[in-house]
Amino acid sequence: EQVDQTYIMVKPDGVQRGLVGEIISRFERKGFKLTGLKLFQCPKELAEEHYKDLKGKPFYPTLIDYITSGPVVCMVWEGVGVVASARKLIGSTNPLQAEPGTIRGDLAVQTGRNVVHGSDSPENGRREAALWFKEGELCEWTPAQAPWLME
Ligand code: DAT
Ligand code: MG
Repeated sequence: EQVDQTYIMVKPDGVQRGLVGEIISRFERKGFKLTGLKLFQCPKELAEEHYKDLKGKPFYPTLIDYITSGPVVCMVWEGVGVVASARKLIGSTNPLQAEPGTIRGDLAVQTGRNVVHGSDSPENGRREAALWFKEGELCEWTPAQAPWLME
């Protein structure tokens, strides 16, 4: 089976609210493999590249201001089916519609402060991982628990 990559980011509200550990924990407990992690102040140009598909939307300028308003925590997680599964763990874009048990369902109330980003396809997972991390910043490793997660 194909091992995919997803780019997960704790947005500035998640960092300011002290939710970094809580959010990392949910992916870690699920059993995905962490291959990249850093606290990072995102420059405007990178935010614009990351959200280029949303350019022209009425909320785009405030979205760029929000993402660049303070440090974010950038992560890459790997695994079979990681992209779609991470989206399920994160929940709907609007936290009021996100199911309880999801990150946004449990921890947020507004679309403009929805605490976390997750890639929406395996292609975008690879694209965003390469956009946010330089070569050499990602670690290839084998977790000791690997044989206890997958037969
Ligand atoms: P998601 O983050 O669930 O993949 P998206 O890719 O459609 O959602 O949009 C990216 C971000 O843009 C989203 O997390 C919050 C913001 N956003 C989207 N739709 C919005 C809206 N209608 N009003 C305000 N912000 C919005
Ligand atoms: Mg999206």
